[in-house]
Amino acid sequence: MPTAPLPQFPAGFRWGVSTSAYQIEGAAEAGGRGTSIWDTFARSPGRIADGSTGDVACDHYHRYREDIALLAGLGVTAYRFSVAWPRVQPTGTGPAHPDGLDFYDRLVDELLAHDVDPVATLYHWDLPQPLEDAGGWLARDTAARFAAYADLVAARLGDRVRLWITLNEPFVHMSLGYGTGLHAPGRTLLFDAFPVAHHQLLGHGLAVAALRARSGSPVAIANNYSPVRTIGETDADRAAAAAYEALHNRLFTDPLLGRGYPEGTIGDPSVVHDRDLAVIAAPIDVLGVNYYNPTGVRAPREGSPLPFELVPLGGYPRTAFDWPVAPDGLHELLGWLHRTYGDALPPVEITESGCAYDDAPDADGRVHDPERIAYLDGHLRAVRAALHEGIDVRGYFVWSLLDNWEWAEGFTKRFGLVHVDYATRTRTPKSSYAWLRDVVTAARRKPER
Ligand code: GBH
Repeated sequence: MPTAPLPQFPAGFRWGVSTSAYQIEGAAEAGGRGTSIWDTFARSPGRIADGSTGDVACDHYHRYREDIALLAGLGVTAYRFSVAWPRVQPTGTGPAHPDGLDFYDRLVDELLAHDVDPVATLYHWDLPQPLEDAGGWLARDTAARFAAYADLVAARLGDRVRLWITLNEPFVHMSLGYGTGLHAPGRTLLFDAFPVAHHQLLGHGLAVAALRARSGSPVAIANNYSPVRTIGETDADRAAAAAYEALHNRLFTDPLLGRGYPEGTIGDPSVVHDRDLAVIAAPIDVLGVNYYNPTGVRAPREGSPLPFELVPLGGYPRTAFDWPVAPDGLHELLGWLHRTYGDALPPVEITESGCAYDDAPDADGRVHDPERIAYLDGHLRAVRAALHEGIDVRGYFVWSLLDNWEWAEGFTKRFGLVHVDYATRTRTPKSSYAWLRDVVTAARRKPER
């Protein structure tokens, strides 16, 4: 258990928690909501570990007031939620469904009434199914559809959302959604999924322009990053690590920051049209960084279809997902971003950081999660170390406020500061909630003179 008090954070540092629509909202049929690729995927047999769907999830759609009260009790200054595209445009095109935007309108007002900044992600993987039927992110037109949707959301919420995030983890959406098929829409194109990268980035760039026209608030994207550690000492090991780094960490960052695609990451070059790179490089105000763990990489074995082999990193405790708990990796990653992009790197916010454990109430109904406290303590110290080195980190968002529906893992992985009993949907703050509340309260208190 951590004992030393956490070091100081700068005044105005943003303290937040994150969620996403399909993972918490439920109410799959309410308000004229259309079907998304995740509805289709989760309802197909064999796709989700426990056979569950997000049809009800945490029922946040009906319980958002209770959840915002929990946020307010935590003392955080920001809440990162996502807008479900199929609530706003049930078929992915055409005018906004008023009921869909009404829900987010109420949510945003409730947040502001509690002095919590609304941070809205426009796309956390829930593509309207009709757009997937028309080719999904393999189709160039989906980029334009996304910008039109962004315009509708910004027209309604642009005066109150304090930070926009266009896309969540386009790398994961490409690789697991269209590459290996572990996520919706379940396509297995492997390296032929490159157009999904380009069209998401193009959609991001077009959406930035739409958001700028409607809202004065800053704009970001949330990418997932993993610092790469070379396992082995041969040139082939180093080349493999560089290839993985280009694919995982640079494919969605180099073009955003004006450098074009890293060598060797583009599939069919005809997908990239003349002016696309300029659209994609539209300036952003913040780079959102989702961090979970570092990755070990070495040269592939003979005959492997991949240009690298991923190696589990030893020497770290592990979460219930078996991911290593490595706060040093967050420090390392922030240094890597700073060194790699230099002056081109915008201010950074950690838009997701968190861990899953098998949390359950004890006999007194309390939920103790000392591992999560240690996790957060370590990662906040890593952020502080980066700040100390002059890296401009403006905020830290915990994934997640609530235990929720963890994609292919269904309800089997609990990431929340608040426990959810899925039989009754009862919320119980865990001990990490009280710990974080004390940390945030201390950090927000004006320093004594
Ligand atoms: C995020 O994705 C999502 O944005 C969020 O919706 C989700 O609930 C949350 O994280 C938790 O999963 O191969 O063992 O080294 C996380 C993306 C991709 C992070 C896989 C960890 C590899 C672990 N993840 N990655 S390992």
